[in-house]
Amino acid sequence: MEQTLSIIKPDGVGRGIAGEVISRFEKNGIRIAAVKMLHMTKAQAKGFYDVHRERPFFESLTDFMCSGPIIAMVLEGENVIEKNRTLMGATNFKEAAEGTIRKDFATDIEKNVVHGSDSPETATTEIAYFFNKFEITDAVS
Ligand code: IDP
Ligand code: MG
Repeated sequence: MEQTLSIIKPDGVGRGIAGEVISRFEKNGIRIAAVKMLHMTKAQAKGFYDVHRERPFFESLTDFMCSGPIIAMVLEGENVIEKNRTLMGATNFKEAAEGTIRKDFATDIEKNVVHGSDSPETATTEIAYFFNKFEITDAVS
């Protein structure tokens, strides 16, 4: 069963739409295998988005990501990396498909409510950035 890292960003938590976002995952057959709320430091945010360190929006993005609490989750399901990206919608909410989280809730290309890993490799490293193996539950059969 595939796993991916999801983050409800500070805008989503601050606006009280975390429940709505989690509900969309559950309604689409995705299992929440782990969850934690935390308030990242600037250094943590920079480490998480290190792949974007040369991008013009890096400073602003990392300031935003440590501006308030986030909810980090391990999502589990068949094809969940792609499924989560589909539910999230395009990075730029103006280009996001109808009915996606970003289309419905994002207010800005940066403040776009959710993060989701984009490949099996990033899912592995991003999950490990927030969770140790004892914090990730197994499905009850
Ligand atoms: P993704 O979150 O859809 O995978 P990435 O390209 O990995 O998009 O960018 C990471 C995050 O950086 C985005 O979710 C968004 O918050 C922010 N971001 C991406 N492109 C821009 C931009 O052009 N201006 C400002 N922020 C951006
Ligand atoms: Mg990305």
